[in-house]
Amino acid sequence: MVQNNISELHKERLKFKPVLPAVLKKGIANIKPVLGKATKSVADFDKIKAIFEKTYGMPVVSFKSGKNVSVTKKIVKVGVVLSGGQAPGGHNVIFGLLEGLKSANKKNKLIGFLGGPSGILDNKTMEITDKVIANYKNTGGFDMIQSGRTKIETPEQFAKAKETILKNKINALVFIGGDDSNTNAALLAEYLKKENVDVSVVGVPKTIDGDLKNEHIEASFGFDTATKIYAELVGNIERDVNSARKYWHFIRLMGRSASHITLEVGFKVQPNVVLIGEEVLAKKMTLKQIVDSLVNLIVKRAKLGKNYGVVLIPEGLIEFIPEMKALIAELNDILAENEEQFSKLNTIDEKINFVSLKLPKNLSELLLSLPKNIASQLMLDRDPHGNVQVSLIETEKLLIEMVSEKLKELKKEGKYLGKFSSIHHFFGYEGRCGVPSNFDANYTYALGYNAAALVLNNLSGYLSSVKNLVAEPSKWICGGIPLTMMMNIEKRKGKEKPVIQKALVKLNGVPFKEFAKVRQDWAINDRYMFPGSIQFFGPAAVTDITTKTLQYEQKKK
Ligand code: FBP
Repeated sequence: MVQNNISELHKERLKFKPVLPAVLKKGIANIKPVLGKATKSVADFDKIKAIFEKTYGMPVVSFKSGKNVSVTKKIVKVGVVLSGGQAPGGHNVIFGLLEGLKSANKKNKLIGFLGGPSGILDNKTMEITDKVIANYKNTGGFDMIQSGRTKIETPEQFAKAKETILKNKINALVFIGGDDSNTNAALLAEYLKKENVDVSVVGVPKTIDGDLKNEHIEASFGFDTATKIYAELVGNIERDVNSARKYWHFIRLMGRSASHITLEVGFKVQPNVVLIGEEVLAKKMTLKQIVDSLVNLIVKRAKLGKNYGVVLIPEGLIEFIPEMKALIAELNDILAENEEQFSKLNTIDEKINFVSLKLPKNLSELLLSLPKNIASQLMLDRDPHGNVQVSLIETEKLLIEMVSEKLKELKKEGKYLGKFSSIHHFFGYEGRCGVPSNFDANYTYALGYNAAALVLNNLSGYLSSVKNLVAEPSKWICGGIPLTMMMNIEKRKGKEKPVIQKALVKLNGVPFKEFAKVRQDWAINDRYMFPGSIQFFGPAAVTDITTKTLQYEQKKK
């Protein structure tokens, strides 16, 4: 059945056939997991080992040719859940997973938990059949089964999850998620092993933020498409800037912590300024120093008659500014410790007053010096994983406000003769549910199919790994890595917790170094690029292009 509310592009995308890596194409009965060496967590070994008694230290796995008929003999029922923020390609993971399961045994079943991990706790399910998948192949969004951010953490929640699994006679569970969601997956895998419940739990690396990666996970899915969408939007703004030459555009881009999205979009559009949070932290830059550096450039460009420009700001910048980082950390603790009292306060002033009395003097002064809207945004509810919701903090407006103030002062002193007209933007939600690029459509299908191979081989506590991504899809290498390998201990909601460590932009990595070589030129000489929209059909040079980040990172090897 074809729905009547689908676009012409959607109809064409339904026909796209993702390319399977050659190793998976052999069929799940013709590949075997080859075990590598034992692994260690990225940090805090003893603490992580103590928490993950059963799943710590497992080996990296890669799939190689070899008869494995046992996987075709048993009939399995697998559950799948989409968790956390949307990322283009989620539906194709499920598509690949279903096809992988069916290729081993036609009677295998796939059920989706609805609305994210809460679907597991509330036992809300739907069966995912070929008929269901038919309308979602190669489409964006997570609307087939929806997503959510519920964290499974209390003993009662784990018991509930076990109950649902047993009630539905589920043999394996696939978590499609980012760092926090895959932390959930790792904890559940460990819990089920401790409870002697023979159910594999496997993760799939999802997040547009691009911060779930290491040598085995070269990219998280969705990063390719989302950065292409943002680059189209920013490129269009740059054309406008280049045509009218009268505005400074301050554009904040999504990416909760890491600045990978901003750096990648920077490569694609070559704006005048690309702020990188990780650099701000390394150089211990204050908010004032960031503002001063922007002001210096604005004054310099004004002298050249250029009263316009484009500035890219990573969403997570605010948390990288050391003074703001300290303030946010203190606020996290204060809000966690005084949840009830704080929830009873009604006005912004009451809230600011309440926390400022509990903050150390320097941080209290900092909070009071911020515009009220920003101070109140810093105190908004944390997400269920204890993260500050940076998507709601309007850093671009804060910077514009502070830059304008400084320029007014300079104007009075006769040191600035230009005109500063600014426009602010935030591009985040625009990119998360876009139609997946060919790369993401292929990658997600392979990740899902590979997840089927992992669960059918009874591997639990693993993350689906498909690598060698700069090569054509048929040459991609498939396997799995233990989730505990990516873990460390971090403070969340005032308590130490095991979590997957975020992969931040490395200042000694090739992508950042390449950017550092060209940024002065971009600042002054207007090297704007206009990449246009994602191309799904046409020459491979435009349809199959991978991200600069991936190209540069793979070049170093
Ligand atoms: P994930 O880490 O779950 O993939 O989500 C990433 C993200 O898109 C961030 O870039 C953004 O800060 C956040 O989600 C927004 O969250 P929400 O969808 O809850 O507003």
